[in-house]
Amino acid sequence: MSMEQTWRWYGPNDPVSLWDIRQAGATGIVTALHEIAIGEVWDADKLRERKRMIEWDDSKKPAKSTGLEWTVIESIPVHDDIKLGRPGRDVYIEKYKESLRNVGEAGIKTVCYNFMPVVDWTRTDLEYELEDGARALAFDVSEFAAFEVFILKRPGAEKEYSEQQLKKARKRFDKMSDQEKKILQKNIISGLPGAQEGYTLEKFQAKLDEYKGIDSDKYRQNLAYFLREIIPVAEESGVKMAIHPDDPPKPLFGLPRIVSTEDDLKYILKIVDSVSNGLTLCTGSLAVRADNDLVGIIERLGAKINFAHLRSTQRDKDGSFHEAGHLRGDVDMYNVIVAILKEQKRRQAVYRPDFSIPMRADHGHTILDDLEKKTNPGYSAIGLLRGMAELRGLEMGIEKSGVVFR
Ligand code: DNO
Repeated sequence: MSMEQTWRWYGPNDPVSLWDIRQAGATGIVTALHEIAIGEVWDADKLRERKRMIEWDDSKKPAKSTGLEWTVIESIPVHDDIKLGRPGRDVYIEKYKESLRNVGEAGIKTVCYNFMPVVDWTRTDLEYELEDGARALAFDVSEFAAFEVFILKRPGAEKEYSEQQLKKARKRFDKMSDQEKKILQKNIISGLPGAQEGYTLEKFQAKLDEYKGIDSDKYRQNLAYFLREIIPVAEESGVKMAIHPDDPPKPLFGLPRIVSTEDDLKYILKIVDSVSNGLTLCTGSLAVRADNDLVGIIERLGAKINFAHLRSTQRDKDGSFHEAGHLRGDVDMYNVIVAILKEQKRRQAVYRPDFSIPMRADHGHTILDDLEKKTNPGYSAIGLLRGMAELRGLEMGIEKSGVVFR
């Protein structure tokens, strides 16, 4: 049994249309009501309306089924009061619960979310040029250091780098034009696709300051408080939560990051033992740490994988990385897919109805015609189509080879 092939759609303004996605061969849509402010309730009518838009083309008479289904929400963001454990959190937790009830009622089964403080996924370069002229997303440690030490001037930032790293960052910074500095700042703090907030430098520093005194222990407690409250409601509503790993999987800006390693994942799964308390297996995020054993994580925690982002990253020696082709880089995609298909088989053997794990090809390269178009970085159609086609072919080869049954 194959994985469910899904595609992230950014809504009506996405340059990639629903029919494009259908032609790419996906059947599941991953999207969010990006227009709803963080913390507010996802209204039942709005969910129904968006679901109709995805599943039926009403511009055709009579309305034509698109052959797509909205199966995953990515993401319902978690309000800062919850992350910070402020007194106001209970109000936002109640709103989150209401959203989950509405999601369940709309028949959407999976909700991906993250618990990264202040910044969601972070890259320094959205147009990193590969040898063949394709463009990829990249994270360069020296550029990141140049941003926080010399542009943001975060107090204490320099203490987190060695002298040699600082020297490299200084050199990099001195060579940057004003325009390059602006782009770097925009890439890091003005929000990549899907991240809901963009900041000015001052607002960003003020946000960081709100986290003073929150170490990883405290931050874990805040996540635990949230999960103990919402998971029973998710369960009753037939919704499975899927926490996304930190991207990159290490602390940024001196803030705690608690979803980076296998131990982190195990801790989270133990907070509430429920199929609704699950994971997004993001192979590219986890693989940025060489000590994350991806196949082992799938073998050990597979029963709780509710969603998969399949992509690969290529690490450099200094902690920098860029997004590699889906079958290249540091992720052993063959063995990852073998492990996922084995997990699906285990589920079928115990009659779990959710044996087919929704997966999407994540972060494609910008290639061909898309190089000239305005696209969402990492989400241009042709690169993702290439990624998905490669993954789908690999999956079929594995299934036909019988290796999953051995
Ligand atoms: C980036 C995405 C993330 C992800 C959120 C989940 O491409 O993987 O933005 O959607 O972290 O909440």
